[in-house]
Amino acid sequence: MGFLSGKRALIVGVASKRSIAWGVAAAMHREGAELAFTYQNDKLKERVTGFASEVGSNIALPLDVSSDAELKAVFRDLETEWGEFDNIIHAVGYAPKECLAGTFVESVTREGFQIAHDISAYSFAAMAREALPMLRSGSALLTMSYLGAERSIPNYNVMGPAKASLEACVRFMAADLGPRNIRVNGVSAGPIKTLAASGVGNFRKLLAHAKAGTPLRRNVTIEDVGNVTAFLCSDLASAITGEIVHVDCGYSTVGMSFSVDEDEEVIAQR
Ligand code: 0WE
Repeated sequence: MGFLSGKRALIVGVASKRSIAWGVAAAMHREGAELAFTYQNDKLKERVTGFASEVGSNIALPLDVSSDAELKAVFRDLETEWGEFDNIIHAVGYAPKECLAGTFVESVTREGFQIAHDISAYSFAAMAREALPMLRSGSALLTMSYLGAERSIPNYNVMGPAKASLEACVRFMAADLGPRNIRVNGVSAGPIKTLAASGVGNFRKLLAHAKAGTPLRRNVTIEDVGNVTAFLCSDLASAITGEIVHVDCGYSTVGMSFSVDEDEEVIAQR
């Protein structure tokens, strides 16, 4: 019996099999959770419905998180399907493409700033608000963050402040929902080559840099993120809330790293 048996989870953010949300879905399915999915638009409906059926789910609902009406409708529909449930996985982030090029100061606009915060941070808080009447004691809400919330990262730009806001939302939501025994946490993942990331210039360079500078000398996979997220959703993590867990192969813990291939060959031989 898996450590999520008896749990019901809504997964928001599947766009492809490389999505972090799909890594989470696979891990949670393996551990016995019952799953429901959302798709962002009609173009993704069939694809997400197919993915859902692969993990034994026949629930795929439309959700564009920029729409108040759809945010309400998805939980109304879920109420009909499930009545009560336990987990929301929020794996959604977006800033207009122009805001992820050049410098922060040069690329920031009122509209880009607003969109980044709306889609990437507000939507998590809004989901908690809409879902609250259906969340059981022992529930856990999870979102995905990135180091850009804490440190400046070239070109990540306005997504940095948006992720900082998201991480603050985690702490405030944890304080509010804790008395109902509902936990709220974030996973700060190292860079992963997802569909969204493939549209980002220099992403290959960023992955190579992260790999070399990381204690484990490798990049993070969606399986790595899925496993930690599944754990945080489970009763194994019953005393963890308001926390941001780094799943980054140790990258954020290092002040400096000399990665020299020859040295590592010597170490490997010892
Ligand atoms: O949070 C992210 C990426 C989120 C993202 C990606 C896109 C691409 C397409 C948000 N908005 C958009 N808008 C688009 O039009 N990551 C953690 C991955 C990521 O994205 C970067 C990174 C990393 C890491 C962008 C620049 C620099 C580093």
